[in-house]
Amino acid sequence: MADQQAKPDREPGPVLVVIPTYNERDNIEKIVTRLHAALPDVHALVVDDGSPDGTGDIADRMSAADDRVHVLHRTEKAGLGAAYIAGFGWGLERDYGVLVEMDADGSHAPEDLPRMLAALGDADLVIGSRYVPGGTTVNWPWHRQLISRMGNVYSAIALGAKVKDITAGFRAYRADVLRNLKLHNVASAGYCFQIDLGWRTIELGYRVVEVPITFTEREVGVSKMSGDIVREALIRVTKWGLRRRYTQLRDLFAPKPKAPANR
Ligand SMILES: Nc1nc2c(ncn2[C@@H]2O[C@H](COP(=O)(O)OP(=O)(O)OP(=O)(O)O)[C@@H](O)[C@H]2O)c(=O)[nH]1
Ligand SMILES: [Mg+2]
Repeated sequence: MADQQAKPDREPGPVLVVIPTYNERDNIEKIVTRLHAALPDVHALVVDDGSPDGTGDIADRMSAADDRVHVLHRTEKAGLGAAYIAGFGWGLERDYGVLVEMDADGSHAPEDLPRMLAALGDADLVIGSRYVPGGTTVNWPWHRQLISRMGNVYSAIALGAKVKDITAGFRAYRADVLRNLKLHNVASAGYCFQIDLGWRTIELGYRVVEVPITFTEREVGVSKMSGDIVREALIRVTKWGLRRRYTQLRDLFAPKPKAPANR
């Protein structure tokens, strides 16, 4: 495995917070205001999939009034993964050094972000984690907690990844990591996208650090979680896990190359 781990002294550079939105008109202004109160220098990119409720128009107004706010309009709802890949592409083209993933609905507290960015000084990917000591969820219904916990346990068994919250959607990536993840062949559309990118990052030998966060259930707006999203994650993680086991077995039984004879 290539050692691509972060050196503590690497200065990551300017930060872009990518915020995917679909029908978040009551949340978007509030979350960007909170973000800039916590971190005045970061830029925000709202990636809106043509929200019928006018979220995109609100984002445009915010962008016209504030140089730190940008908007990427997409024509149709194509899932969280596709929105992030478009947003990352936008940010990488413009040479941001850090790309952050954050929900618009207030579940991810921008006030936790300074701690996450500080941790990036010694890491390549920082995950805002609900399941390390100090991390917690507030007002999250039991069935959502169960899905989330089971997703993490199943991913740990199938992939062997030693990350407590690999499904988490509050993250900070160094730009170099995203450049190396082959984003063009990421097909995961829903929350599986988070597992997919986390797994790719680990496989490449990058350093992943989890920082405790408080995850709060959205107060307004509608969840986009669905059975299809859970099914997608289950099928893909199973496939990756089987491929991993196959590779392990193949390597175990493959004939070892003979040691060169001493002359
Ligand atoms: N652009 C875009 N954004 C999306 C899409 N699906 C979800 N989002 C956004 O992604 C973020 C997370 O989605 P949520 O609906 O809050 O999903 P969740 O957090 O798992 O569900 P809740 O527990 O109900 O909050 C929010 O900012 C959504 O608006 C999509 O297809 N396209
Ligand atoms: Mg949410």
